[in-house]
Amino acid sequence: MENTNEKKNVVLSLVQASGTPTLGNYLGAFKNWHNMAAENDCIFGVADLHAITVRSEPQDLRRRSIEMYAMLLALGLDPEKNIVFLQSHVTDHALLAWVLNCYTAFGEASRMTQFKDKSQRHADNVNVGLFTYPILMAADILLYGADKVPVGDDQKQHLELARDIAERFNGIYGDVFKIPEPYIGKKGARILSLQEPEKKMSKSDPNVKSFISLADEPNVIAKKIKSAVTDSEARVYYGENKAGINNLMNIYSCCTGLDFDAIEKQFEGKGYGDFKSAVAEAVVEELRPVQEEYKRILSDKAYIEKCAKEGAEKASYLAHKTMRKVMKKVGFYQG
Ligand code: ATP
Ligand code: LTN
Repeated sequence: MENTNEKKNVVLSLVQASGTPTLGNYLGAFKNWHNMAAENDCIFGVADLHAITVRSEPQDLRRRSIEMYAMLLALGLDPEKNIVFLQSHVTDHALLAWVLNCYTAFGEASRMTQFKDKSQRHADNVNVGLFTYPILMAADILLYGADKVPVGDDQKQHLELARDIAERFNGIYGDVFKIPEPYIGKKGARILSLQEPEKKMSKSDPNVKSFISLADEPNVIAKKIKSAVTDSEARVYYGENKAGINNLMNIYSCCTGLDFDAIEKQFEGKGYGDFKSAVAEAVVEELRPVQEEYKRILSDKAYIEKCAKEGAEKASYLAHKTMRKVMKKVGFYQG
């Protein structure tokens, strides 16, 4: 007989409220989130605490947080079955992050490549939050006993740090934290900038032509893909020194399900113009349902508020259970 009480895996991931999400976020993370939602206990959130490592106007952060939250609902993550929440609504994230700070070596935090990149890009505001960012991320994950964390390739190093911190803590205090596994999809794990295809596509890139935003209209998507950097060879195949075309092939493959061989055959004897038109069409079709749902949900502020409130309650309950255990282990007097 089927065991209906079988424990499901806990899947958790967050996305920063640092701008409108891109095609990179969608193919590298959101699509997997959507696919994992049916068979797992899923917890998805907007990382608004992480977002303030980069300065922004309060009203912009508020708007972006709500937009990102609406986007998560638009992906089809059922807020009744899954937990969809905003990180700042659950204060235990900040508390656990502080505790974990004290179990992280300065040297291991200094090795994070994203910190090195971001501190170069935001040289005028290299704050300590930017440095401890991965420790807050470890707290996000460990609070909920996540088994799997679906992320893009760029987050692999942060996941390894979260595992190291958890193992160290467990080594001292016994089995407190579940050791999380990264889940990095085979496809779409690293979508690159359309303008500088050696860099990842990023929503905080100042050059708007470098990314496709999930809010872009079809004509804008087509324009951005048409102006994507390629090479002078005019032959569609996956190969060396073809970073731009490789990236477009990867995008096309994610949207159509075709592998690289099939794509090469489809465009044999055709130029980059035809290929780019096909990529644009595939991206537009892929994003259309999410974009429509996003617009619908965003116009229903009462629904968003209700979901966010319920999400915060459910998340707080789980987080606090872990936090109480941690406080006891560390030796905080609890009366
Ligand atoms: P920023 O660009 O503002 O630094 P980000 O988009 O890199 O932010 P998040 O918004 O927190 O960072 O990322 C959410 C998820 O999207 C993460 O799992 C991340 O790995 C994934 N992701 C981000 N960019 C890409 C990309 N270019 N390709 C694949 N996955 C990506
Ligand atoms: N740092 C992540 C966003 C993030 C996250 C998390 C991802 C914050 N907390 C917990 C997975 C699990 C990023 O993608 N930039």
